[in-house]
Amino acid sequence: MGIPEQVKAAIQQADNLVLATHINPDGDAIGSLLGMMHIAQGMGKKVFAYADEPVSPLYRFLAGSAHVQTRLEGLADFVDQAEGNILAVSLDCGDRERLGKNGPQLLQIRPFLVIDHHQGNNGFGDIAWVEPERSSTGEMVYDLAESLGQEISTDASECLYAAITTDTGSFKYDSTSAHTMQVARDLIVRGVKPAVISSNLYDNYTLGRLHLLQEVLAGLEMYNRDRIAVIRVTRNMLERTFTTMEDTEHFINLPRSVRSVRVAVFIKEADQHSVSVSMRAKGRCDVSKVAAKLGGGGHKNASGFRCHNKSIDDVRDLLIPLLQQEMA
Ligand SMILES: [Mn+2]
Repeated sequence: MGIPEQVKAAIQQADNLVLATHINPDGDAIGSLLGMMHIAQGMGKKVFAYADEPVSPLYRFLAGSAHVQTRLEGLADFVDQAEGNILAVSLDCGDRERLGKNGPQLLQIRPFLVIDHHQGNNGFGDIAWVEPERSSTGEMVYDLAESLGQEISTDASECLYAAITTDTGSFKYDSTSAHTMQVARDLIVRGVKPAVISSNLYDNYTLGRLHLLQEVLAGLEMYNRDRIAVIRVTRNMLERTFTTMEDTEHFINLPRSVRSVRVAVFIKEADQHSVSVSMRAKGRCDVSKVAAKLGGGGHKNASGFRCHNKSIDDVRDLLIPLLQQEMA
């Protein structure tokens, strides 16, 4: 599938880019954001890279991670000096709400380009390039740079490789295509060492995270003849183990890896008033339909939603029957 001419033209024309990504940024969010930053800088453009919160320690090994801004103070100056020669690009963000608290200010920058692979992306912004069958936004950014004839540095390659490997579960998920592997190969040719990236991503945790995992797994619940697995994390568990919510990344893969499990559910006490839920499915079960019923979204095999003023148990009791229906 070709990249829309409008997208290429928008990138080529602007000398100043404001790049943004989704809240709770994961590997694809940070990797595609930083990859795009390096590529744009290589084209001689000025870049203001924004995320709603600081880059997780997990991704700080990626070149340029220290340049990601979490405040908008510098943005006004950046926009002023651009004198209209500007483009905003959101990467890996499925809808405008997920840009975070400063989304409305970011969306005031026009034109606003959306590059994303989330199913159900409603195509917000002025120009939207959305391909739900893609493995990752990182893969799309690679193709964009290629189509622009732009050199992809080793730094940029590492960021894009990290984006692709995290969003494909190390090239294991359904979305991993021949093209995904081709892109990964081309990134390796450009200097990426897969073992180094993997080791930075997966062999670099704190002891507190292991203690947290112990607590989370102790709370494992099974439903529907062991086809639904539910785990949970509370603020209290985080406090006891000196960890943060970022430490829970990848936990959901453990219940998902059980042979009988078709859907793994991870319920997180986000704050005093809200609970966020991630779901990972195997096979035919489409959890994005269940997420949509509860005001969320995502992909067929990976979706989520948020609930306000409900306890973890209430959310579980609400969710299990809906999952049973979807699996029937
Ligand atoms: Mn993604």
